[in-house]
Amino acid sequence: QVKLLTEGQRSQQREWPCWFSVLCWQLLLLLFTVSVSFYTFIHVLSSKPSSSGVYIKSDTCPKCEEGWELHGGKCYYFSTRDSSWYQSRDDCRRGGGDLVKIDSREEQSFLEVRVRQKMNKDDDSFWIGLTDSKEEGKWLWVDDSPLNTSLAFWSGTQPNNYPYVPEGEDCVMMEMKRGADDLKCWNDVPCIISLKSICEKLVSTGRV
Ligand SMILES: *[C@@H]1O[C@H](CO)[C@@H](O)[C@H](O)[C@H]1NC(C)=O
Ligand SMILES: [Ca+2]
Ligand SMILES: [Ca+2]
Repeated sequence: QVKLLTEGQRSQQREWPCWFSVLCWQLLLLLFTVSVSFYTFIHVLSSKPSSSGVYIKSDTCPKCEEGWELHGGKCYYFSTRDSSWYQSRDDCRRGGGDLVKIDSREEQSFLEVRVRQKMNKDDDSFWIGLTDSKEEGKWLWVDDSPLNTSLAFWSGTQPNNYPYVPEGEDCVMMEMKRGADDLKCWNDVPCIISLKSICEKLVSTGRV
């Protein structure tokens, strides 16, 4: 009887460490998996910038400041504050850019769609960086480059230099909430009227 009891106690003693060790192994395995995952994660993170040029390139992806929209390597700001052409230009420059210069049909297309989305009323309009204030009929962009006539998007009979004011109409805006025919939505108007505006600047590239 004594011997049987001892064997029973022994088997109980054997069961306990066995059950314990299974739990123990599971915990160890879990700990191991977690450490390996964590190490891999840290290793991938720390090796990213130095491992190859591909990563460096992705770190210097083009980006725009908050409020500016990235398109075709440029940043655009659609100001909904109404002001004169000159005041609008000053505001763009203060933000590190200038009123927009349109260099391609693709850019005109992008802007035409965006301003129409941003127009609340039919007569909402946006200044662009084109003017003939230096010499009547000689259209210059804000960087002093002449307007390429095959990249002009005058609406209807514009520019007409209509004499609302003695100096005529020397500054250009984009209009037509209803949609322009073949992207032609430019109109020359007096520079002193208050309109919304489109600023443009180069993207800033830098590490994230
Ligand atoms: C004007 O624009 C057209 C169309 O993009 C282009 O083919 C032409 O070279 C440009 N002319 C000048 C003087 O930049
Ligand atoms: Ca004019
Ligand atoms: Ca006009």
